[in-house]
Amino acid sequence: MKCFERLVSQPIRDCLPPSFDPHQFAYRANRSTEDAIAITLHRALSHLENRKSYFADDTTVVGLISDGDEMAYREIEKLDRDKTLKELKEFKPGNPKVERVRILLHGPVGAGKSSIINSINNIFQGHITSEALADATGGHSFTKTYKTHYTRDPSNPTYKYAFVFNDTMGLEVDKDKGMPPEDILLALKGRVKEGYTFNPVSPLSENGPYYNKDPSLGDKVHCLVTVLPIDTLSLMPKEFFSKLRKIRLNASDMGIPQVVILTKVDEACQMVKKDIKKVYTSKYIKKQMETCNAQLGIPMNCIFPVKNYHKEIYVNNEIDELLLKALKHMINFANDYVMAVADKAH
Ligand SMILES: Nc1nc2c(ncn2[C@@H]2O[C@H](COP(=O)(O)OP(=O)(O)OP(=O)(O)O)[C@@H](O)[C@H]2O)c(=O)[nH]1
Ligand SMILES: [Mg+2]
Repeated sequence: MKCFERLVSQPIRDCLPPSFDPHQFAYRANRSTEDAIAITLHRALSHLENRKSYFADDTTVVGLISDGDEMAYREIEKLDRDKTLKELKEFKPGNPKVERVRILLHGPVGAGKSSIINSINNIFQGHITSEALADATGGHSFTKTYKTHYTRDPSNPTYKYAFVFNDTMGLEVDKDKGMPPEDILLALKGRVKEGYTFNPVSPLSENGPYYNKDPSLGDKVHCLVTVLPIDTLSLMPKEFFSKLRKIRLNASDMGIPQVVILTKVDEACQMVKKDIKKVYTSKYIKKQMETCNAQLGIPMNCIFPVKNYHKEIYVNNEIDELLLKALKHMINFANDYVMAVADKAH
C-alpha cells in the first residue's frame, strides 16, 4: 500500500488545480486526517452555535465558535472616527523629501489586498468605491499590475491625501506561480515602475523599461503590510509562512516597518460575524493572531484584524473603526521611517 502511495501520490498532487477546494484534504501536501477532523468539528460546532448552544472549552476548534473571554485582549477604546479621519486627512510626512508615505500590500491570492484599498477609500469618500478591482473567483491572482492608489478629498478631487497604497499580485506557495518574491523586494526599494505587469516565472529585469534605476525616497516603500485571510490561516502551509518570513526579514534589513492585516474576521468567527465589535474578545481570532506572531515574528501590537467592505452597499462605523485603527498605525510607522531617514541625513 505504501509503495503504491509513493508511486501515485505525487503525480496526483501535481495535477491538482490551484482552485481545488481547500477542504479537500486527500493528496494535499502537509495535510492530515487531523486537519480534516478539526474542520469537521468546527463545522458541526458552528452549526450548534447557530442554534444557540454554548461551549465553554478553549481548544482551537471550540475557540472558533466560543463566546470569547469576558476580558478583551486589546482595549476596545472607542475610536473617535471623525477626529481620526481629520488627523489622517491633515497628515503630512515628517520628511520634506517625501510628499506621500507609501504602503505596500502583499500576501496570498484572494487575501483581500485590493479590498483593503477599496475599503479605506470608502471611508474617505463616504460611499462604496471600487478603486482597486477585487475578485471572488479564486485560483490565481486577479491583480497583476503594479499600481499606486491615491485617496482623494471628495470635496476637492484634485487633492490627494499624503498616503498611497501599492497593490501587488498574490503570492503562491509554488515557485513560478504568483508574484515573484524578488519583485516584492524590488518594490520595497522603489525599483518597480508604475504599470509593470508581474510575471510569475521571471522577476523584473534590471534592463527592462519598468526598472527604476534611480528611485527617490518617495518611490521607496515606507511600510510593508502582509495581508492574510484569517478564516483560512490554519490551512496555510508552513512553506508559505517561510516565504513570508523571508520577505519580512529582508524588509527588516532595509529598516522598513511592518504590519500584518488579518482580513475576513467575519468569515472566521460566528460571534464576530454577528457583531463585529466583539473582534477583540474572540478566542479564535486571538489564537490566529498568535499564530502570525509565532510564524512571522511580527509583534502582536502590529497585527490588526479587520473586515473589509465586500457585500455592504453603505459605509458603517463599526467596519470603519477597525480599518482606521490599522491605517493609523501604518501611517505612523511609515512616518517614523521617513523621519528616521531624515535624521540619518543630518
Ligand atoms: N467576507 C469577507 N470577504 C472579503 C473580505 N475581504 C475581501 N473579501 C472578498 O475576498 C475576495 C478576494 O478579495 P480581493 O480584494 O480581490 O483579494 P486580493 O488579495 O486582492 O486578491 P488577488 O488580487 O487575486 O491576489 C473578494 O470576493 C472580496 O470581496 C473580508 O474582510 N470579509
Ligand atoms: Mg487584488
